[in-house]
Amino acid sequence: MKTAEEPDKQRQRSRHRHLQMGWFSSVWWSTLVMLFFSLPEVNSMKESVPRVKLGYKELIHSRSVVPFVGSSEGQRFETVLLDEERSRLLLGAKDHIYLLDPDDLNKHPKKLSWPAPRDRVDMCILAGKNPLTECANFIRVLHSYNRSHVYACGTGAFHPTCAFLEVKGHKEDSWLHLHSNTVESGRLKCPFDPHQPFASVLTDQYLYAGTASDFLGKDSTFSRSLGPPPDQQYIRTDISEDYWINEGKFIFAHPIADTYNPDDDKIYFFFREASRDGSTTDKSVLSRVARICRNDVGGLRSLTNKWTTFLKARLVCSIPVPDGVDTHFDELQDIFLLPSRDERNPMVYGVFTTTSSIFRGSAVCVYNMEDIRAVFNGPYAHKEGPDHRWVEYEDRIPYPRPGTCPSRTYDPHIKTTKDFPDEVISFIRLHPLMYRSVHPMTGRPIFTRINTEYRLTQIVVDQVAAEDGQYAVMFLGTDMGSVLKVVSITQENWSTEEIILEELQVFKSPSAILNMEISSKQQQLFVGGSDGLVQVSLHRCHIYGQGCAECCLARDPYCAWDGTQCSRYIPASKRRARRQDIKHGDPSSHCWDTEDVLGRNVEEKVLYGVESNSSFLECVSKSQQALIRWFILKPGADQRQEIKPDERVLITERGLLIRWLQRSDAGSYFCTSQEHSFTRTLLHLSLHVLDRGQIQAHQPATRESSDNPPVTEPRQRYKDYLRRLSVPVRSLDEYCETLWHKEKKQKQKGKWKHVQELRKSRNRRHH
Ligand SMILES: *[C@@H]1O[C@H](CO)[C@@H](O)[C@H](O)[C@H]1NC(C)=O
Ligand SMILES: *[C@@H]1O[C@H](CO)[C@@H](O)[C@H](O)[C@H]1NC(C)=O
Ligand SMILES: CC(=O)N[C@H]1CO[C@H](CO)[C@@H](O)[C@@H]1O
Repeated sequence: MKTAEEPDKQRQRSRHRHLQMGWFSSVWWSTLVMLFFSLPEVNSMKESVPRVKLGYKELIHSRSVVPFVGSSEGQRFETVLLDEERSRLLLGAKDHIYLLDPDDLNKHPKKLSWPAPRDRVDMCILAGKNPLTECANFIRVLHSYNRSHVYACGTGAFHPTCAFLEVKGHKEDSWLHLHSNTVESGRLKCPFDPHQPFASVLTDQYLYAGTASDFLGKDSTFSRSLGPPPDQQYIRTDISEDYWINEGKFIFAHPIADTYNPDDDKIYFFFREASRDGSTTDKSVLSRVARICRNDVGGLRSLTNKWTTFLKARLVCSIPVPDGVDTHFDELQDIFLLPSRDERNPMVYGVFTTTSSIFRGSAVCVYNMEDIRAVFNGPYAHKEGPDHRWVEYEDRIPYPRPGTCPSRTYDPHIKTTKDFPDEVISFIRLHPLMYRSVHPMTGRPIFTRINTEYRLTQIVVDQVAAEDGQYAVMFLGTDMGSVLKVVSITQENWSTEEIILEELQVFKSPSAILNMEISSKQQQLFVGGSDGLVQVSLHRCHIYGQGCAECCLARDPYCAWDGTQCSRYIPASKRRARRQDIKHGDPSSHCWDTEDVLGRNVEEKVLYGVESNSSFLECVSKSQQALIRWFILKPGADQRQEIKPDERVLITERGLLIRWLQRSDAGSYFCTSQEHSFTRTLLHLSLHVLDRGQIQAHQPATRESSDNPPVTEPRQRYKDYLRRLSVPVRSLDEYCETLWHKEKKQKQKGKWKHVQELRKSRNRRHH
């Protein structure tokens, strides 16, 4: 036998060993992590923040996010069946199924109530489960069965139940009907526990589901049920945890054809499980890709009603470190299949998180079906030796190769899995694991988030055609109610760049996103969470700004400058002069207005400050990725100089704070924003510094000179002004605004002259 164990596992184990070495190694490890994550990213720090961040209120206000009115707290809007063809959306939540119009969620919503029976709820509560969050019928399965019927299952207060639903009528006149005579046990089809990860798919009238099959959640299994009568036999995975599935948490299942022979069609499924290697007692979580043949009907003498073609392999998502300890993202959270021209070869996108207690991390890895098949066609793993480690199996492999689907075309003697020789059946029983692991296409994650306050939980991907090529735009749901929109750009030299175009807070409360469905047709995302369902538009081009340069800098494949505004890019449209540059985001080669932008979109301000007091010069860029730099042109000087921060001058995210003004601070200030190699001026501000002595001399001796209001009032205003100045940073714009209004009023009265704050905004635009 060859090497002692899978190289991945070795690394994995050595990492765990390091983690157990206590404080010293923790420090060592976190330093290592810091090194690996921070060092290469120092230069691209700005790129790792979302370019645009939009809050819940903003999104609601602009109707970019529309919540479903039937949303309510803690109902878990987890199961979504989007049927674009029939233009309907079924939504499964706690005790209810909704029938909605995907064009407008709130137009004539229909609601079907399907609670768990009272005695089941009582028993669930008696068993110590939570009455609110567990002892109810949480809908987990909704699949189109045929043109008129939908198959649905709910957890039924820890007693899963399924039934056929009928959708009658069309649009406004449609309604849902539950056929009570079809209600049946949901064991093996639906989880008992509403919070347990679960995967199912219905195809050709068969339901494939991966779930725990008992109340305690001990036995996890992947099974097939339903099917056209009379062939309604359950087929499931073998119970042996050590070999087949151990504490499986199922994530995704989907039929994929492997060859042009339909007999070869398989169901691929993805899960994570506890891996107990050899004699060690510590368990680690590993992610798996597995498959079974669709025509598997179980074995004859052994493995009867069990899969005889089940194979699984490890799915690796890690950052390789040369000669070091790889950083592994072991916990699979979600899978999305991005269709390609060849339906046998969709791209497999996976979201993973770390199991580490030291740092929080999430990653997206992309796999190729060819690589997955190559691993299933490669060597099997074998448990051997006193410590029962997995090693490479090198002995004779029985015929037909275990895991191959039976087909008359291959061998007329093997028409079904019941014809498999005993040798094949006993082999698969002990060798369902492949020796090699599946690695991501690019050898590493295409996107990572380390030590962010959130973790990634969900993914959908949209293929978007832009002026300079096709882009895969990822929408990533987090456990904090937000969605990241990320585009991965491959340059001519094959280096890739990931840009977080937007971070959208689509739910009011920071709770986990449970499900996302994308409708490319409608350019909408349906996002389910514990407190509701929301509809989110895939793009908001107008927010990028009012100029070609800003639109171009956004690098959003959905958006282009159409000559008058930043709007949705449609490749088929004949409109000329659509300006867009996703690959480089370089406005100077795509926009005519770049030179003039300096004079045009620059805000101009005049600000008066008082010596020794503080002063705040506000300047905020729309893009969080822009690098803001400040320059000053002093009176009499012929060149502007960059302002370097020190203990007196602070450059904040919202502007420049001068802690105590000196007379020499007076001058022209320029706030510039740099993104890629493109620099523009956002603000030009003239700062005048007033002499404190002068101002005090103007103040009246007594405050109570009520007979002299014209002088008292300016003094009050001046105090107001100072008070506002002493609370700097936030909402300075607000006080400028109020001051400006007050000042205007004062001017009308002709009394207020001492301290002025002018604000001129010039936004003349030429197209
Ligand atoms: C759809 O399936 C249901 C449940 O088996 C059945 O009653 C119904 O007749 C079927 N409808 C069609 C159109 O096949
Ligand atoms: C690839 O090109 C980009 C710019 O287009 C550059 O930043 C990067 O360093 C290049 N990478 C390699 C490996 O040459
Ligand atoms: C922020 C700050 O320093 N404000 C001061 C400005 O000057 C007045 C008058 O001397 C002080 O009272 C403020 O505290």
